[in-house]
Amino acid sequence: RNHVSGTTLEELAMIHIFDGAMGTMLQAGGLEAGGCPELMNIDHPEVVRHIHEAYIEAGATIIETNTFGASRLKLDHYGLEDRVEELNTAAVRIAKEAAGTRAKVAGSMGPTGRFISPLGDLDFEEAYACFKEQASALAKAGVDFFIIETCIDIQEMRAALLASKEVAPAIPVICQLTYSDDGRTVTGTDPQSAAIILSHMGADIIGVNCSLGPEQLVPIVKTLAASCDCPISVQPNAGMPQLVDGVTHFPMGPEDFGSWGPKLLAAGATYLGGCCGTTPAHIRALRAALEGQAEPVREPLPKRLWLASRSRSVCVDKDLPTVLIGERINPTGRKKLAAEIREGSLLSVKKEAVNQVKAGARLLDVNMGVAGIDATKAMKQAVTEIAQLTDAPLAIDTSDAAALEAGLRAYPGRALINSVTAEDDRIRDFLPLAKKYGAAILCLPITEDGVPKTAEDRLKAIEYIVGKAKENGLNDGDFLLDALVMTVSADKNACREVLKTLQLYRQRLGYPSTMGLSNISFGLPNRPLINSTFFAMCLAAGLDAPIMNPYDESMQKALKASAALLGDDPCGLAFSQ
Ligand code: HCS
Repeated sequence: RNHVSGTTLEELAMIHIFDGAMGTMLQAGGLEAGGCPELMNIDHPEVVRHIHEAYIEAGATIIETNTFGASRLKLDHYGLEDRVEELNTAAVRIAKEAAGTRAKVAGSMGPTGRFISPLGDLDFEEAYACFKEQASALAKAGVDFFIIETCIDIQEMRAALLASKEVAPAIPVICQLTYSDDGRTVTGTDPQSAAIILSHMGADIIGVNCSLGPEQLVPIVKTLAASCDCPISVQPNAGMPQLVDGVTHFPMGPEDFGSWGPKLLAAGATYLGGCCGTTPAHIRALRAALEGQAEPVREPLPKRLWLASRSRSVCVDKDLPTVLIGERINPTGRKKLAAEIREGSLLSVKKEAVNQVKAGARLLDVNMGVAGIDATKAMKQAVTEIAQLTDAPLAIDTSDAAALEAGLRAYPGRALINSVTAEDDRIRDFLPLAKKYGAAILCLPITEDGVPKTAEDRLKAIEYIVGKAKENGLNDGDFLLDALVMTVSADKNACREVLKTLQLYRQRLGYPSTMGLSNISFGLPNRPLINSTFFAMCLAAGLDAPIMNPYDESMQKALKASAALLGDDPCGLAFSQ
């Protein structure tokens, strides 16, 4: 196809033209310095309407409501916090009247202006409630999209996205973060991690706006398009802002701005418009430059297992180096750690987080399972604190659904859930949480009857979990399969069955695999030798992500030697060190 969209939105892949700036246009239209832009919806609706009409006449097919700051926390600055519904409703009415059937209306939600804890003092739940209130008003007034924009913090974006999906699951959500010129948001998120986190949480369109000009946004758009299958949106400023005589000035003229349209399109964006400093003339030039352009061809991405922290993404895949999952944040069998956690101290937990990453762990398992404590509170605290300290993505390891949800909510990334078994309560309670929070799942082949002994029966249990997960909306790229290690001194076939299970997983399902290794050697002498030999066998059979003690030297050596033997380090560079 080869067109700019009219008003039909059936095909998300078509080219759509957003409007340009609202804030700077209102300033030009008489908004007093320090005045509340959203109050114009009541005091001067004709000014707002005029701006919308000018954008539609310039060729916008989606216009944004004048509600960027119409949330309780923002309106609070003007003493208008009790007028959320009124200001949002008025804004949608004005936009819809201006649009008629010529354009769709996107309900704009901007940041609260405060940082969510632990970066700031705003509680996640307060931010969530704030967005929920605004999204409800926008949905009730009849917006076609939500657009959450100019966010500099992934956690705030997550709160707003969750709130939007809660309020009106059928309204598509556009999620646009703002990046600095180092290519990260102010709170450190890179576009790849953002795309992974938000696409799995159900964002419909993912993009970038504000802060930079079109030239600087081209690489960000490219990365977003290479990191998720969602349509990509972009709304650059009219160039990099400059301070002239104490006034912010956007230097890029309409023609220059428009000329970047085809480049942003080629980079992968199909929703294009403008942010601060752009005017109807910029949008007219953008539309003219895009007229007749073919949409970019985007092949669906291979469905690989990606996890992400706030600032780093990690892929577990058979064609990539082994990913070590650190097992040390787990009080099982560790009296001192358990006592500390019981007393509410996270000192050792935090040390383990930092030290395991130093020792080579690329994902961290977090288990706070101490009897008699408030598991929900403990998991929330641990996840929050660890996410502050390291950039390794986390596996939330619990059998308690409330603790799991607390951990997933608090985590500013894409977590792994450890674990989902084939047992009814796990299937019922955990899979909807995985879907809602965009988490991946570690599938553990345990059924209501216990642990299947043979590889074939383990495969059956896994197939059952994966089938149920897919019914809940999960997909390829969401699964890590545990081969389940039993003790060889209790069952002489334990090792052989694990090796067979790994092979079956790879041949029949193709999803990456994991396992906790050290179980194998209970009761045997010279456990380190048994463990490292077993590890090497498992790597040869296709193990992708061992859950292990990263401080264990013999295991690290076995990993390096295996990498050399299996062709991942053919010159033995890592091994010889
Ligand atoms: N849509 C808003 C974004 C501000 S960063 C505006 O004012 O144009």
